[in-house]
Amino acid sequence: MRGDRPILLFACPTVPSDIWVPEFARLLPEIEIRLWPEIGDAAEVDYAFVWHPPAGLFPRLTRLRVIFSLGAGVESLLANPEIPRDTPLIRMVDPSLGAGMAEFVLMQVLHYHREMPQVAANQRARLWEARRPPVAQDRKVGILGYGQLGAHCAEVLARLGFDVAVWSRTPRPMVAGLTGFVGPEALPRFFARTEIVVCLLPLTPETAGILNAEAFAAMPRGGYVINVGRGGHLVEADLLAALDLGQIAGATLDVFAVEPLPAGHPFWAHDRITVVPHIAALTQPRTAVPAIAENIRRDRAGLPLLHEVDRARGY
Ligand code: NDP
Ligand code: OXD
Repeated sequence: MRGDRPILLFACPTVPSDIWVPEFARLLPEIEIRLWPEIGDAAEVDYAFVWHPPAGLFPRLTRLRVIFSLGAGVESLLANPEIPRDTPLIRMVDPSLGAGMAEFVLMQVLHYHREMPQVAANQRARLWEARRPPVAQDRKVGILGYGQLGAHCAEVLARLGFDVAVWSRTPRPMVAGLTGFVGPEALPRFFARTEIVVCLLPLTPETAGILNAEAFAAMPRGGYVINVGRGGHLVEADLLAALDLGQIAGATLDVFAVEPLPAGHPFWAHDRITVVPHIAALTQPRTAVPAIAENIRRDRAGLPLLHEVDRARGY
């Protein structure tokens, strides 16, 4: 039975609710939390917090005011025909996601910059070779995407002295030390100067397949690919071909067209591909719930919501 309190439904079947519920209860004591599948009367729900929501759920949520995505990337929600088009969809903007992504990207850039794959190969060959990598100022890193996550990674890398370029759809104010590239016409120049490319784009029709044979051929020989955006950004066969040719020397992949990556997939056993199970950055309840609470307060007060997805733009 609905009381006076607004109702938030937690409908993330693949995510344990026990780490989330205490934070919701702490920060939103005025809200009733319901956990899918025990949702009671679905027509009473005001807010839905979702990730891979169960089929058939949304048509039952007839009173829904706002949809909150647990993830920053919303392409699967936008492709879901059951999601109501006129209900605001809020993407995840969580400071811990930015921090976690910067840690992961920095770790992988340093791994390639300091030539650790070659060091490991030398160890296997019992070869003592003192390698001298270029200084960070001479290492060109390129980040596709200069949003919440890309900007944070770019700034961390630039602070360490790397020569960092970023690519965005629209011109963005840039901190000192970064070089900005804008729009599709700038892409060949971006790839041509980039030795280590990091993909932090949303998956949209414009960005799908952006890590492809043309991009790899444009990069300096022996470059590296770090894909932390979405599996759909990468043309898998083009990466395998570029690795075979030595045009690309190695890749770290955290996201895949099919997740979990199927057991028979060639990426698992490839000696120059690092497979990571979509954990580059994880939404953390302690820092994510305050953002959701702020938006619920805004909705209750009739104020504009923060971080609403622009459905026409696709992110
Ligand atoms: P934002 O929306 O904040 O930023 C997206 C950036 O991509 C913006 O700079 C935007 O340009 C740029 N962009 C979008 N479309 C284009 C285009 N057609 N051409 C050029 N640039 C484009 O997203 P976030 O930084 O929060 O997240 C990025 C992605 O990271 C998510 O969509 C998700 O796919 C992925 N992700 C992966 C995680 C993981 O663990 N692997 C965790 C979280 C997110 P502009 O600035 O001009 O709008
Ligand atoms: C994502 C996320 O979008 O985990 O990948 O936030």
